Amino acid sequence: MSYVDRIIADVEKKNADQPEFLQAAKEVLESLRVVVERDGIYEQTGLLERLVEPERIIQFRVPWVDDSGKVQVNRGYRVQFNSAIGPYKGGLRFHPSVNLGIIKFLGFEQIFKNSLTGLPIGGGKGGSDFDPKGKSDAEVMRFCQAFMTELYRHIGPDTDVPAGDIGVGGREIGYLFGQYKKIQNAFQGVLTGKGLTWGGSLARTEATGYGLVYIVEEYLKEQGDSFKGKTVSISGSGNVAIFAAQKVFELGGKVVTMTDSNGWILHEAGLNLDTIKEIKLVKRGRISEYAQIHKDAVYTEVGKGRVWDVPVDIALPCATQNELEIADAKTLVKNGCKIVGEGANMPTTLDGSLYLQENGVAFIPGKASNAGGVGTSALEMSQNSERLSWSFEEVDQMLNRIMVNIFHNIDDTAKEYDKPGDYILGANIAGFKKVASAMLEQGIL
Ligand code: NDP
Ligand code: 2IT
Repeated sequence: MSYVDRIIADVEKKNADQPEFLQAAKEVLESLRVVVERDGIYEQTGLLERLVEPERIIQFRVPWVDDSGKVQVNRGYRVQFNSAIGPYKGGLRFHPSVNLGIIKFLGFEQIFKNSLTGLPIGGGKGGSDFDPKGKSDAEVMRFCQAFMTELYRHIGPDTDVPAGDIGVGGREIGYLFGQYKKIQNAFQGVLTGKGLTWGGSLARTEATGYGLVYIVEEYLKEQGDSFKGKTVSISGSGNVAIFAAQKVFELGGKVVTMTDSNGWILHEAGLNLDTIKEIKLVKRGRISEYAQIHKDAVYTEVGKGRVWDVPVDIALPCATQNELEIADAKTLVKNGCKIVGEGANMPTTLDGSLYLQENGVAFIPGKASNAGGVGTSALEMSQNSERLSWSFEEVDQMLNRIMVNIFHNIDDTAKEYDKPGDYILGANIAGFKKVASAMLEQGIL
């Protein structure tokens, strides 16, 4: 049995109850076949065995008191996956679907994504099965304080620097930071995505969505094309989706869809982003409210048709994992979609992504295309270290450069391995190489 096959079999055996982690690990391992089978050093040093096993997993109890005075208990996680090239870095997700397998898949992806940014950050991820939906502000605050009361002992500005993800935005980062500062009696850049008056970086809020559009723009540029006049479908209506849409409109494209967990809207004339922001960022409401305000928009409940049925030039899945399935991929191809850029982490199923790639769609995988968020987090860490803050334009320009570099890195790597246009392979190999050489140089750890 080949080295890669042996590792895949072992990962399957040890993690049979973690389908998302298996999916992410197998995809990467398949790409690495050509690299590790050319050079015996990887097998000799057990590099893949070490790569698929987190350096540390922390799981903890999070007890908190709800508004009625009742004690609630949630589960908290932090997976510190790989610190070969820098402190663990990655978001926190608060969503009822969170379990260890989900956090491991996200932490694993983060290793390669962070490597692709070109900045010195290792891979980690955390979160909780806490559901912020329907909770009062005070409940969210008490939960965040309880979560940090345990997490603080495992993180630090040179150790592990969490940030936001699904269900964790500016409000949650504020409560988490406040509790860390109180316990440690130290004002440190231990989280990113902070408020702009207390160490946050300009453009971090926009960075993931903007970065996604910048990398797609670079691909279009290579084709002698641009976003001008392109119709775009976006899923999700959170941080990533909203700022991706904003940049698409700025570059002359038209976004016609958004979703949330209850349903989706289609507005052929082009979405009104002010309405979306009011519903989602201010009122924390449902996307269905959009169609009550804009009468020419259509709302469809989950289960009654798919957002990917809408004919578009470009599709940007920005909600959650495995939301774009093989049947959706077939519909997109049939309707003439030319580009799929992943804003979310692993939003496309493996068979879906291979189908897109094999049928002439430029498929840019999340670990490359959504790296602008964590890249800008690393820029926030730099600003915190030098106790300075850079202008929006400076950070935005650096973000753009990071995304352009990632595009050429994955594009060149795909060509180098005789798979031009295979950005899954390009991203996995390019991300891996830097981490692997750091691991080899640092000895068996
Ligand atoms: P938000 O919490 O701001 O928004 C998430 C959006 O996705 C909401 O519209 C939400 O709908 C929808 N959604 C979440 N879970 C599900 C689900 N199970 N089924 C259907 N819809 C769902 O999160 P972000 O925008 O920050 O994150 C979106 C994606 O981008 C995630 O995959 C995240 O890992 C990834 N990402 C985020 C980065 C960041 O900087 N924030 C960086 C890189 C990647 P509802 O409100 O109904 O729950
Ligand atoms: O998936 C991701 O890259 C994020 N949620 C952002 C992580 C970060 O540390 O900014």
